[in-house]
Amino acid sequence: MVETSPRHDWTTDDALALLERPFHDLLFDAQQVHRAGFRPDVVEGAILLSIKTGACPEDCAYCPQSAKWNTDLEPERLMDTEEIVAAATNAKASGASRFCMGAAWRSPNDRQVERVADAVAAVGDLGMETCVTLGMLTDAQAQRLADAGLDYYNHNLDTSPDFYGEIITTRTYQDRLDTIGHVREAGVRLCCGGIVGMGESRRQRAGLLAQLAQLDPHPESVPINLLVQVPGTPLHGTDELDGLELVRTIAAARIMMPGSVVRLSAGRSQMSDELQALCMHAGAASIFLGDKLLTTGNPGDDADADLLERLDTSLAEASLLD
Ligand code: SAM
Ligand code: DTB
Ligand code: SF4
Repeated sequence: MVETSPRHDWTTDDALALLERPFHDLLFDAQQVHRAGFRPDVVEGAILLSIKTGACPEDCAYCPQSAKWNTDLEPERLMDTEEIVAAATNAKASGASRFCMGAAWRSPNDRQVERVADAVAAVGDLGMETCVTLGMLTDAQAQRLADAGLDYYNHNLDTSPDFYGEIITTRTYQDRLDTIGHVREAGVRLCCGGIVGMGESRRQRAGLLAQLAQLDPHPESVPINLLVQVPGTPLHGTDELDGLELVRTIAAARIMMPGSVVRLSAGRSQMSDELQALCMHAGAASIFLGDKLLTTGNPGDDADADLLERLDTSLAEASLLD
């Protein structure tokens, strides 16, 4: 039987050894870990809303919202709480259990955090789980969001430490770990993952997984994004990742962080139904619903309802089995 109790001493070599296992053995173990903790026929649905769009001062090479790249994106100011609540109400009606709000900031100021805290409390009052991603936070800002009832904070490590400098130069890996620490200290659950398909090596994907699995406790939610290549960003034109490498990455994340919900996040519009099915078979138990992520496309409710029905899978909040 495979090991299902959490470990925090994973090395890059350990993660690489998993990624290099014979494909069917890797998937078999991932399935066993998944079924030990979660129902295999349930995925969680979340809906994203970009509450502040574009004009970001950071230079993330993948991101359409950086002011440094010419991407045809119309910047938008921070939305009002009423508009956010209206969008969350629609999201709830379409079956989403979590509402995720993203803002294109390097780090918000206290007045901005105050406004987001107001929106978080209002969305929480609808009975939805809340998640926000606002960039770097101080400990006091994390605490303010916790006081507003925030359920999750999303802050990704994005890639391995040794590839990171090729993707972002305006903030360090340590900056990210510091924000993650502040979120943890405030008692907010952590949503933390990364992006594959940016031209990294398999060993670098292993490096990302090892960093995530060294976090203690593990992030409750681990989004694995496949790069959405947006014209105008430096990563547009990067060689496409073999879909089976994505499946391996999800399976390894599933095995390394047995109590976490692994999420098949960005990039589903570029995937076949069969590839998405394999990702779910490998242990991905959460998806974004709707036809838009933050600024790019997503399959949409009709396509997802059809896929989930063909997979005998239903949408519900993920809950660990007793
Ligand atoms: N500005 C904040 C920050 O970076 O922390 C929050 C929003 S940012 C858009 C959230 C995450 O979206 C990034 O960390 C990255 O992992 C993901 N992301 C952004 N653009 C992406 C793309 N083109 N493809 C895949 N994932 C992307
Ligand atoms: C995450 O890991 N993926 C989501 C969420 N966290 C905020 C964002 C994906 C963004 C994809 C590009 C876009 O639509 O702008
Ligand atoms: Fe800004 Fe976040 Fe995009 Fe980086 S990922 S450019 S910080 S919005």
